[in-house]
Amino acid sequence: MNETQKDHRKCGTIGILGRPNAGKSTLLNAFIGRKIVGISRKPETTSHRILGVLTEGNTQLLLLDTPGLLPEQQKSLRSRRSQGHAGTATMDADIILYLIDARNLDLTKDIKTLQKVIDKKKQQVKVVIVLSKADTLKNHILMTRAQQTHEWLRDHWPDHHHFYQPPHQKSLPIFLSAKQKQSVQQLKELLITLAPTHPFLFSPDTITDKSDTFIAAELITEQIFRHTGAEIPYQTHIEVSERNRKPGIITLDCTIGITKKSHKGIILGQHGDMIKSIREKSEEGLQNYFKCRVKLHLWVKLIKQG
Ligand SMILES: Nc1nc2c(ncn2[C@@H]2O[C@H](COP(=O)(O)OP(=O)(O)OP(=O)(O)O)[C@@H](O)[C@H]2O)c(=O)[nH]1
Ligand SMILES: [Mg+2]
Repeated sequence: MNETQKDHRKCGTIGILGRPNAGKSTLLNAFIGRKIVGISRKPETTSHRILGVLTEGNTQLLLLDTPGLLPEQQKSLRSRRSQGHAGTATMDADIILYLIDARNLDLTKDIKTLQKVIDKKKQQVKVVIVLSKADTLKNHILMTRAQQTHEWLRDHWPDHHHFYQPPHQKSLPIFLSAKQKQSVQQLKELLITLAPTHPFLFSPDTITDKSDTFIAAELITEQIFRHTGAEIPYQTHIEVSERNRKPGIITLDCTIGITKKSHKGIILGQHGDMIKSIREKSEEGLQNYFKCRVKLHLWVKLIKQG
């Protein structure tokens, strides 16, 4: 790339926001093309701020996944902490990608959260509204919901010139399925158009700002949540370290820190079945991330509640 091409580089920070369970992390993984963030049916799965980096041609998109935004009265201590992460993501962002779960549209809740997001920004932010999980609805229902969302935007923000949508979308907000990768490309193209001129902040081969062990912990946590349902709390501490890395194979050690004795039996399962399945499923995800074989060693350890 020569100097003139470098001058035309674009780099934009995109805050992916929305209520818990809206599909934010699934969308980030779809953008990156690799799972770097854990997802689950449980609301409030994401508790950190995770940056995904996507470089295409002369544009770099810095995609910030955030914990789901909650109305004030629903905030627990844990979520209060994580809501702070969502707040900073809003402040840093050039573009807000606001996700609304098309399956259960409850726009009055979204008005409040979105208004707060817009108010937080000192200068005017570009907002892209996305209806997520489009694959779960029949086309005519989806169209009605998109129309409702459009009318709602028009009624609440009559001068909604800071709202953007793909040019061929007419007046309707974009709807997509991150799970089935429908319209994700279209959204990516819109974000590339909206990104400001700016030098790259990461090297083009970077996919996240987090370390490999952080991502590993994230993917193992996802499997623990998936396997144990509501029984194991979010406060589970996962610590991952790399034992060694040889050509084609990485060995990782992971300690699952629990704060209640009774949780040990749940995680181990009968005859160790549960932990075996957690390990195998985690290894699958890790192999996909590291693009090589991964051997995972898991330990469950009782730790004092901090
Ligand atoms: N059918 C379908 N399900 C989806 C889609 N996107 C996400 N989901 C599901 O919705 C649930 C929540 O997805 P997440 O990506 O974890 O949602 P989130 O907004 O990151 O949730 P929090 O981090 O808890 O705020 C999971 O069970 C996903 O599999 C989609 O496009 N289609
Ligand atoms: Mg999430």
